[in-house]
Amino acid sequence: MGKIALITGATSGIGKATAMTFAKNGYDVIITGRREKKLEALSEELSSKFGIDVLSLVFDVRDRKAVESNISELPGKWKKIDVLVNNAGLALGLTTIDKGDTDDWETMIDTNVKGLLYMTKVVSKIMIANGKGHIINIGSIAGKEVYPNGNVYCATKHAVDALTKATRIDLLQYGIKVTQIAPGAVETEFSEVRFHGDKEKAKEVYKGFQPLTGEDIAETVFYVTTLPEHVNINDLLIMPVAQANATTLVRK
Ligand code: NDP
Ligand code: 8X3
Repeated sequence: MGKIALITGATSGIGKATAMTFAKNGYDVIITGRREKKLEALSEELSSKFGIDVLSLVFDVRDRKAVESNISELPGKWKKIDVLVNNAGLALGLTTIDKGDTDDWETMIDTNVKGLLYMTKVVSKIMIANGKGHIINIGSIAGKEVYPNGNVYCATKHAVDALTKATRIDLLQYGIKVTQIAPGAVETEFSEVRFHGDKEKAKEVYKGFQPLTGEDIAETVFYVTTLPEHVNINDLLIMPVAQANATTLVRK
């Protein structure tokens, strides 16, 4: 097929599953993240299992210069990016504003908002030159509602919601599709990262109900790329059956 998908944050969770799904469906993939060994292992797995080409790029999405140089210097065919999945992101902490850690706030804002912007700017230029493309932003239920102690993380995901709409308007004239996939609870490394490595606390988040998996989201991300050329999913909110909204969840 020869199509190319670029997935940020492919070393774990939703991003890793998304890279798997695109590779399984014949896409060549560009995978990114900060953890080089994990990227290398995934790269080997994808190319040996699915016989596709993989390009691994190790950089921090918060580093504007690194984003620009890695993407604008893409070799040969890799510039023909069909799909960008802006997935890299994180939550850090779960406390009231007065007790919030300002370093954590800055990391979330720099990663979830500014990192996504840096990626979007450089890749959209390439897509405009190619005359086509599809940008898929991983938002969240936290970008639709605010929940107790979620403050800054929720604000960053509300920003993703707004930027998805804005990007769609700006790129409409070039025929570039822009989609947001906004999941509820997905069991990944997300909560472990949020609780600064506390695995026990992270496990509690998913106790007593069946959360979504990275694969559930990956299938949905892939699905939106399979629609006819004239059809776009603007926004898709996807939840575990046990979760109605950001604050209503039934545990057994
Ligand atoms: P994981 O922690 O499992 O994965 C996060 C990924 O983001 C990792 O690959 C990590 O790679 C990458 N990442 C984080 N910071 C950076 C950075 N500065 N530069 C480059 N890559 C970075 O969590 P999820 O898979 O759950 O999260 C993926 C996305 O889904 C996030 O945007 C999150 O907000 C969103 N989301 C998650 C939900 C959930 O319940 N899990 C629900 C709704 C949305 P590395 O550490 O190697 O850099
Ligand atoms: C991740 C889901 O509800 O923890 O975006 O914010 S939630």
